[in-house]
Amino acid sequence: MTEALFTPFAAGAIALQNRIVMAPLTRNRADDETGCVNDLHVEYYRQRAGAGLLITEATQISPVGKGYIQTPGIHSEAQVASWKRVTDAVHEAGGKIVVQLWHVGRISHNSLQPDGQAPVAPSAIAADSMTFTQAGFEKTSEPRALSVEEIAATVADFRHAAALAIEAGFDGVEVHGANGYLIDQFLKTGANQREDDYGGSIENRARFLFEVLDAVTDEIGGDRTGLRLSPFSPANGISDEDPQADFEYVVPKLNAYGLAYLHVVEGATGGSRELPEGQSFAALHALYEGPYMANNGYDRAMAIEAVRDGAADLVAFGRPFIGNPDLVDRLFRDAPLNEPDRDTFYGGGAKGYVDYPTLEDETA
Ligand code: 8OZ
Repeated sequence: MTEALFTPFAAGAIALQNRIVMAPLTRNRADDETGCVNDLHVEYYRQRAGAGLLITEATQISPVGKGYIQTPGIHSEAQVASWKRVTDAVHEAGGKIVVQLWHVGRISHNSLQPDGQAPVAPSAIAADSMTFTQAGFEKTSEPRALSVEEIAATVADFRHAAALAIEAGFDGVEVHGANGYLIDQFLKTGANQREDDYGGSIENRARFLFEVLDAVTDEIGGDRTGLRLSPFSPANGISDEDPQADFEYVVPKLNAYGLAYLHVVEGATGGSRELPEGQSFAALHALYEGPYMANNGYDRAMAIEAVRDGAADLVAFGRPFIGNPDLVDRLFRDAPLNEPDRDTFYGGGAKGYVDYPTLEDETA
């Protein structure tokens, strides 16, 4: 019997050949000046097109949305043209690909911002976090609070990026609402101390997320829009007084959008799946009616079981996809996996990026 993990699935309007998703992975190999991707990205994503869905590395929607060196953008025509080569290659190889739309908010550094300005955030509260700059690994800078007019302009930047994503040939987008970046900063009390319509109650703190979703889904359709959340993750120095209550408000409201999927980082991003008493991602999943994508530390057995039991419709794998371009084939055959090399996760060239062998290469 073929396990459900290996069977097709319709994520909204996106028809997937299996339930295995390549998680968004920041790899810092884009051109730092232009934010364009290059031949290496074409090859990297093409090699991994056996996934049911590829989610690109986080991709900034505007120059101020950038927070690390050598991350790609999706706000200029040159970037669109560079991504078009990636989407063409993935489609030619039979895969599907969405671009992750990203605004880092306060997880940035003045040296990465236009004219060396301070990064922007809901409130002028620095994150206890680090980022990669030209000078190396540096503490994130103190941000300034966005005005209400700037919030509206940022929503418009998300809409513009979604339109450009379709122009670039993507099958859809994933809105990055996780890991302590701008949307998560609005959602959570540790980064949002606004006293206007965007701060205070969870209704207000979630306003920015829903304005972004309204704009993006109006532009390209809910059925081509995914959303990533990390309700309980402390990633990038984020914190919240009551994440269970906050996300019990947010998640049911997502049902109205008919999203392609909801992607949940279950626990601490890239870390523990354990949660304190009173916090539960299963309880949040129970409130959600659309396709649910699980992520965080899944292995083959966990993924098979999750899809078989209905705990997830889709399972995203991160690090295993770095070292195994043919991960779906390897999981299907229960073959051994290559260990990814941490030293080449962030930055560099072809080494540790497009040179991992497939099973076929190993037996050739
Ligand atoms: C690792 C390094 C830099 C950025 C995320 C976009 O955590 C990221 C990221 C991960 O979502």
